[in-house]
Amino acid sequence: MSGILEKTELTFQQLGASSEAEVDRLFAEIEEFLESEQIGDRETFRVLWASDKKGVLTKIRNNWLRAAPPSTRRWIGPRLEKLTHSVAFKLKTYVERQVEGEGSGERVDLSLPGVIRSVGSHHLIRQVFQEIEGIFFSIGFSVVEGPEIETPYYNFEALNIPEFHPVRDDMDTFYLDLPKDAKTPLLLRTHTSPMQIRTMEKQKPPVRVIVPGKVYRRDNPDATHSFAFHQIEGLAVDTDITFCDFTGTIEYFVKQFFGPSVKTRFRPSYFPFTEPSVEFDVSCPFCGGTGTSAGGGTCSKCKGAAWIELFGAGMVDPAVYGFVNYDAKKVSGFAFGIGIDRLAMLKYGIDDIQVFFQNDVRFLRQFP
Ligand code: FA5
Repeated sequence: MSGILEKTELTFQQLGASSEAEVDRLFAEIEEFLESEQIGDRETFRVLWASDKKGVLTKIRNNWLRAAPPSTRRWIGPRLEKLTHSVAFKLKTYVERQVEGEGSGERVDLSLPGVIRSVGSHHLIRQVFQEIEGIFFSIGFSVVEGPEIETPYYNFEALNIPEFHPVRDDMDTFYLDLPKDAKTPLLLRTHTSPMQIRTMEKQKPPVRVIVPGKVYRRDNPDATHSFAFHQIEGLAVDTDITFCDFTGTIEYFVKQFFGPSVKTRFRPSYFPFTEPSVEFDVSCPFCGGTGTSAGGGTCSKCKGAAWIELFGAGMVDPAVYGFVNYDAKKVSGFAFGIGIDRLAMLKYGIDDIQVFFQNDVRFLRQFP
């Protein structure tokens, strides 16, 4: 290694330089070395002088400039800038000489057409996530995310689903052989609801979060089922949340997402972690809630029912508060869980859920 390059490994203090004249001499030495250097291979030259991690310029910046006291720094700054320009100039003139055909390196023909790199776009599921997140942001919700590998406690028990509860049959999932030979092994979460518990454990009311994420179930794949799919959970808990807040929030979301003319309705349903529980329907946005298509036939989307089932929701069951040390007498709240894949299918007229996972660019390009 050249003597001057070795000096860039040391600080001014270690080099014993303390006057402007000495700074000047060191920079003159390095400029001279740069001037004399023949560029054989451009990349080797670039790495030696200008690489971010170990280039001479970086070493000077770290060892000379940053390590120097402020009084010395003002001598170094302008000289380092000049050296940086000299390095850039040398690289530029090298490239120009190559274009003109000089030197031994590879020729660059700037008249050739450039390489066109196609710009990708977000997957439709990501776009729907973002749209929904935007709607909930606008009414004060924030986003939290959680683990896809869960304990049975968070996925079931803390949500008021004890070990032999029949509801577990609807949410059979994939268990991991972890921890090794455990009596209650870890599992892939079947819904985003465990994040209700994790959020309330961490935070006192008021809580207003949505949880986008991937979930898993041991369901056989068909046009509306996948073993991996997506949900957005919603949870709002405070001291004075009523059923009206719940319906108002859901209605606001649905109208923002499908348009102001859709109507909404609730049907009684059952989830162990909400009481009362509801299934939320929307008037079919494709036939305007008539059940009849524009041609006079039966609407193919709602099959003539005029309503489309959207998602499950309800007021948080007081039993759940017991698992997170909330006082069920003081707080109330609502929760919902939206299946994003089916929502996207509905909004964009997609009739097979599997296309989301096949990565066929002919499908993906339709949603730039
Ligand atoms: C739940 O998962 C509850 N955690 C929702 C909830 C949250 C209720 C909070 C109350 C309060 P459910 O099992 O119905 O509920 O699933 C929710 C949505 O996931 C369904 O409406 C459906 O859109 C979607 N879904 C369920 N299974 C599949 C599957 N195999 N493939 C694609 N989407 C599915």
